[in-house]
Amino acid sequence: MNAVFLHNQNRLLAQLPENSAVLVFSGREQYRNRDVDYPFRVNSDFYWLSGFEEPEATLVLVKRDEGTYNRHIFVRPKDRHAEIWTGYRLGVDAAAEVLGVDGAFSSEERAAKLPELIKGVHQVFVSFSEADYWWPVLIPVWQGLKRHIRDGVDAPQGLQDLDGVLHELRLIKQDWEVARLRQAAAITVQGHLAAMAALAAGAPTERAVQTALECAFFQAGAERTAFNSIVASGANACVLHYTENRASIDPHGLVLIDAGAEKDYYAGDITTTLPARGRFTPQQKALYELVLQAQQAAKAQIKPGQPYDAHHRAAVQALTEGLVELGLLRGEVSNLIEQKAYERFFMHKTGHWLGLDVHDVGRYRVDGRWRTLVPGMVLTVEPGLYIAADDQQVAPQWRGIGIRIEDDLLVTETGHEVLTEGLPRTVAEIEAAMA
Ligand SMILES: [Mn+2]
Repeated sequence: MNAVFLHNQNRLLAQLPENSAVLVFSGREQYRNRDVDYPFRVNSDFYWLSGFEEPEATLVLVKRDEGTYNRHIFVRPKDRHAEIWTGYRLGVDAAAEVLGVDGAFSSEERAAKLPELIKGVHQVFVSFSEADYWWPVLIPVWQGLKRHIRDGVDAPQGLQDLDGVLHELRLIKQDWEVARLRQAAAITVQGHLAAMAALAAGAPTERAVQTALECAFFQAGAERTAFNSIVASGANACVLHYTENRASIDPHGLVLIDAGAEKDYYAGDITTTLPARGRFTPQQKALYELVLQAQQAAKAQIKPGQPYDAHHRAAVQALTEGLVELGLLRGEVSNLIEQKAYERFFMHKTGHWLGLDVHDVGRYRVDGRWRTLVPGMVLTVEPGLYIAADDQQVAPQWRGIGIRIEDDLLVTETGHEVLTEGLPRTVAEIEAAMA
């Protein structure tokens, strides 16, 4: 097995008390509609610990004491008929060697074998956010252990949440993870450049832009999109997670494109906002430049030692000052910030962790305080402004404009590195690139 996953298992086990077991599940195929499943992708925790990509797998790690770790996995058995229809399976016989575990069993034997593997363990660590999944799995296991109490078998006394300890490890990216995030970011840039070219060439619909974008992702080596692509023309951009992508391109509006490629399980996440036919109107330009300025102010706060929310506060400050200058908000900047008046136009946070999951794991606050940035964290910086099409409190020329600008940043020893370089970002750069 790839040494990085074994290393991850060891780092996790080192954090746990003696006599602990960890159960992690790859997930199962999800039914969509008659005979059709959704595309399958394994659970990110499971991937981080195993590198294995098949459904119906369960990784069982047991720490007896500091020196004694046992690793087992349940996998789908070989099945000639099923493999003809749905594809290759690693199978039980090959699994132990390929995945570097002590033993492998068929997933069909899970209920029977699990009690043996975790016998004598005091604590079982499972992801509480996946409780729907494992609760039915564990009930027969517990019942099996309890039945043997008179034989001297101890059932585990505690169920612990795996999320806290595992997700703190996932939060700080290792070099190989940064390399994959860099690739995902580079592919994502390629997609956004293709989307811009499609718009400049007169793409008639949101779907046409989406198609150009995702085609470039896959040509550049993406396995999947990291999330459902958003291509929002005109006022659709004011719907924050608009994914219908069914409208015609409004030639006088902006087009907001929020999309990311997934490469080797790691996510890219970029938002660009472009004038549909290459030229900004004065109102679009004023708001776009304000969001870009807010993004630059926010990026300047991304460095080791800063609290997580510093970049959000910087974005809020810049946006509120700009909205007052443009006459879209009235009052004292400090009062408007205190009253959160900006939330009428900027109703989300300025970013999120990025990794295996696009909204990656890891706490944002620790002990009631925003956590401090340290090297190896990766996050997005994405301020925006959204003026609803029916907002009667602003002059008509401002209505129906939605703008977001998003990049992916790695916290480094000295500050940050923008992973998503290479896109035209200023008004002049965009108009030149689309001309
Ligand atoms: Mn994002």
